[in-house]
Amino acid sequence: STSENTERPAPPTDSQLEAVREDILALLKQPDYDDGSAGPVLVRLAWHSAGTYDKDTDTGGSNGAGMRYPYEGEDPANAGLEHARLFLEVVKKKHPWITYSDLWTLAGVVAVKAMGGPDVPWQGGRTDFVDDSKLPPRGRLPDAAQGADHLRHIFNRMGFNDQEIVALSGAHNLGRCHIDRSGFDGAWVNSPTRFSNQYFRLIRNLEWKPKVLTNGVKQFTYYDEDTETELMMLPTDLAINQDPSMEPWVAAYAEDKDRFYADFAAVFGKLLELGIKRDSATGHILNTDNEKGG
Ligand code: DDH
Repeated sequence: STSENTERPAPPTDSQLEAVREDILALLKQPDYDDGSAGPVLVRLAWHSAGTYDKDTDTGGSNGAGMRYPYEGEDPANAGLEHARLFLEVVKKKHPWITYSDLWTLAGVVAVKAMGGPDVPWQGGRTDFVDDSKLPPRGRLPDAAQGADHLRHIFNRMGFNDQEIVALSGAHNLGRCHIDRSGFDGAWVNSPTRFSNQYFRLIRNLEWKPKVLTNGVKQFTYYDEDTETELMMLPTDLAINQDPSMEPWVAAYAEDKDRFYADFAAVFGKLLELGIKRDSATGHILNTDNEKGG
């Protein structure tokens, strides 16, 4: 009803958000964690919070912060993201007014920028589910062992085309795979806390060899003799360079960093807004389906 909409809290103000952004920035440096930064895992948290969206049923998406509940939070696809959520608890404690759904998506945007990436458009005002009855089903996030048709199946469901799939995949410039989380192992690039288009250049320029890990998981590997480092690619990472309609975008982003930054900013911003309905005049969120009883 309309009365429900008018009871909705106003989105946070710019100065409130600025304080949150600063506190997110302050926790990015984590000398004892991974490559010394919380940034990559925060970006993955933002993506997985939003990547459950299904346009046909208009369910899933970042609104709701369903990962607070075991069904979504303990989904094996989200293994490791508890580290990201824990890093952000200090910010939530300091700014209790911010919703988890806003905090998780904003943290991804702040991390991308702090690691040298573009300004991703972001708007606040998301609400958190009051109970776990609206959680999206498991199985909506991509499976790294599969190919381009699977990527289309998953990302078309969110409303993304081939170009957008490739641009989004460029997030794998950041961070690493953890054998105890996904079963895959290693980083894609040599500077995994620095946003760049290096991932696309490495996909195209190196000779990737299949490798079976001790757990039986198959990935691709390149050993760089000069730096004595081993880099990795997932089967899905190489699939985008083999698909006739995605490959030209891998080539374009490998050659043109500015184009990649612009397209990544647009598509990551779009991802974080999936399923969110706003009053165009005020920016207030109009979704009412987060409340108990629908
Ligand atoms: Fe990803 N990703 N991702 N990814 N991802 C992993 C890590 C990270 C896939 C699989 C994996 C996106 C798309 C895909 C990030 C961002 C994004 C890992 C390793 C797997 C596996 C997890 C672990 O072991 O800790 C697959 C498959 C796809 C796809 O099909 C396209 C997208 C769209 C993004 C995004 O942010 C826009 C980031 C960042 C990481 C590194 C996390 C970390 O802890 O470091």
